[in-house]
Amino acid sequence: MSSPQTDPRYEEKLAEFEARIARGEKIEPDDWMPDEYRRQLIRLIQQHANSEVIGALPEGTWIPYAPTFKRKKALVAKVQDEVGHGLMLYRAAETLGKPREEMIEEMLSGKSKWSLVFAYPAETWADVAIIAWLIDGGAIVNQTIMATGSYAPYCRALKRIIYEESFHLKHGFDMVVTLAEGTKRQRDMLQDALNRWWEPIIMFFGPPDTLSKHTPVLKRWGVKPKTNDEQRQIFLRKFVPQILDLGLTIPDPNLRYDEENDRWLYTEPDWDKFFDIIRGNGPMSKERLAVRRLAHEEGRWVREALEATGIARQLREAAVAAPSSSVVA
Ligand code: BYC
Repeated sequence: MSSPQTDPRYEEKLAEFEARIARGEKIEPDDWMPDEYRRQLIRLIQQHANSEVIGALPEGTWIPYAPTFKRKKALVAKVQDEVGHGLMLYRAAETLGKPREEMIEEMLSGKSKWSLVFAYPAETWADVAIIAWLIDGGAIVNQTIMATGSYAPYCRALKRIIYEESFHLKHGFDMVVTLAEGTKRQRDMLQDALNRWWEPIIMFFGPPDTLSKHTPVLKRWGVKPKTNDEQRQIFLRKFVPQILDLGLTIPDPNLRYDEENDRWLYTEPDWDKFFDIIRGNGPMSKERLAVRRLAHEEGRWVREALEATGIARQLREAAVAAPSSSVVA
């Protein structure tokens, strides 16, 4: 633990830490780091891990209703990948000293956050397509930036996650193109899904820079190389032309490219609504948590069996013994 109050050499160590980050070096779990850096990373990685696990639910609900066997197989694999990402990320957060059980408990009790996009319902099959294309697309934009950040285990986990997300993006795009080229009913269903998901997607990158409280410290210490608004612009630049090419309409009358300032202009979402949703008041917030709690209870016997046979202890010891550089996560 190191803070100005507890460590007389704090300023000196901080200067060296910041010089390392300025040189583009990565920080490993055993390296010196300020308490606030550790706290911020745990908050962020924990929230990201929660998002992967809760994020499996909207698409997971559609597995029994996939229109073909091929789509069902791809969807099962994607959902399984997302839960795997959650595990990699909890592991990355554990390297900072917070036990996984505590993080899971905080998610289930509603104490820690998860991405607000998953507090929205997936009403039709077209929602599944839009999530896999545009939410995963947004996640790739975000994660490609964060993977160049300063904390090595998080960056290593993100690299593996991005690799899998790239497949999800292709799977989503394939579904979207099928619907866009299908019957009028399919095209209408796709447009309706885009209409409902557009605002959550814009919100996905977080509040505007003027309202973002963590960006300054995360930027200073190289955790978040680009701000929320910068990430949103990269997303718009990449995806708006593709959406329009498919013949879809983006439900924002103010959306236009401002050539002079080289940026997309858009209607600001309702940020009061955003802050209300992330406090647990989204349309599906309570149901998502209830489903997670049920799954956690139903898996209790597996955890208890692993403890009783000693396998859980062996796994914990192996994780502790692994050299920090091999911690993918
Ligand atoms: N949703 O100061 P700010 C996936 C909160 S899953 C909810 O700008 P920061 C997938 C923020 O926590 C991948 N809350 O925060 C899975 C803070 O509240 P606290 C999800 C949000 O950290 C399954 C407050 O607002 N991706 O791809 O500088 C199927 C002020 O915000 C959100 C990640 O988790 C939000 N969207 O920046 C398909 C990415 N945004 O903590 C797909 C990792 C902000 O003070 N996270 N808040 O109570 C990040 O990159 C950053 O945390 C953010 C926010 C850019 C999201």
